[in-house]
Amino acid sequence: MSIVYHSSAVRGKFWQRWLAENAPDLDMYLWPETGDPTKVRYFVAWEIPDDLLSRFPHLEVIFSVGAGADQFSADHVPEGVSVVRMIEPGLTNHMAAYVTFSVISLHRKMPRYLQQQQRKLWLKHNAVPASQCRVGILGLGNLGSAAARVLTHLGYQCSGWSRNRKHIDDVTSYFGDDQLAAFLAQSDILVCLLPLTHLTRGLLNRDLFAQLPRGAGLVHAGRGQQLNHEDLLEALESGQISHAVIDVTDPEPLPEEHPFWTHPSLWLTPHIASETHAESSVKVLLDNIRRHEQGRSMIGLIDMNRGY
Ligand code: NDP
Ligand code: OXD
Repeated sequence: MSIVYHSSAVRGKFWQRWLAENAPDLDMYLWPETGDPTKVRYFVAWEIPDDLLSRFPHLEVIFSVGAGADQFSADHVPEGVSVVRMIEPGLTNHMAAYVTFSVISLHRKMPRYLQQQQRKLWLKHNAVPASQCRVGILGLGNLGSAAARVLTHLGYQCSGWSRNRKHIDDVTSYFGDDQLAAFLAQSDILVCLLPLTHLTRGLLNRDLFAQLPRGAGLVHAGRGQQLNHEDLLEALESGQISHAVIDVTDPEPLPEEHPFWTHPSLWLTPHIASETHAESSVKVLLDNIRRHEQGRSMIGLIDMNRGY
């Protein structure tokens, strides 16, 4: 039985050493090495080559090295092969921290204070308590719910929107398309942590921004293709959105002349909101392989029809 790993070399070497010690029955190869292709059961990658099955005829599972699996085109996933995404504490906590940092920055008017500093201006603005700041999280899954828990702990009024109703202490659950408008109307800071699917592509657009309270903040750490850039620029211009923190764009990176780079009301980070942590994720990978071997369901199994 073997695993082929096709992603960051540093993490790959760590995983290889760890697995050699903790699962000597599993051979892990770092791409382009594959060992005997007929022994390969598991492929771990961010992106997959389109001839996977002809290379590895006995492939059983494709593991995404990330939390998302939208980068795998369904056409390239061989019939009968499972796709599993990464759900691991290192990545989850890192995302909760990014969202918390961004929400606090917007709530506490940090963009404004940084601009004031450049002008040597010592000027205080009213600060509403966290309990009066309503944070709405689009996507209340693994990452969204982790962020919500930290924010409620800090006293923010949190709600989330998902397909199905959620039960999380102190977090108001809105669900389904019918409840989106009500959810948006009470989101002073909107956070997007949705997976990219045919239903969420382009969702962050003019219509959606218009339903937020005037002057709302936006934190986008889902996927670039969910955001309409022109519509965001227009909403920032009109003041409908006061400030945006954007971690994901389409394309990545943006071209040099793109207005997001220099916009005074936008912070841009280069898709670093979170990432898979080598130490914690290899344990999750091994646990999933053992589950698969024992015929138990794997954690993070993707429903390819649903798209996440
Ligand atoms: P999950 O699958 O755990 O959660 C997704 C959530 O979105 C679920 O609550 C789901 O609802 C909801 N959802 C999906 N489609 C819809 C829809 N059409 N309408 C309403 N709700 C919907 O994913 P994660 O929390 O683990 O990750 C979310 C995304 O974060 C990833 O897919 C990826 O795009 C992004 N990400 C970004 C990173 C970065 O560095 N910027 C790093 C890691 C991830 P329900 O629960 O009811 O099914
Ligand atoms: C992920 C990402 O999906 O880094 O893990 O975006």
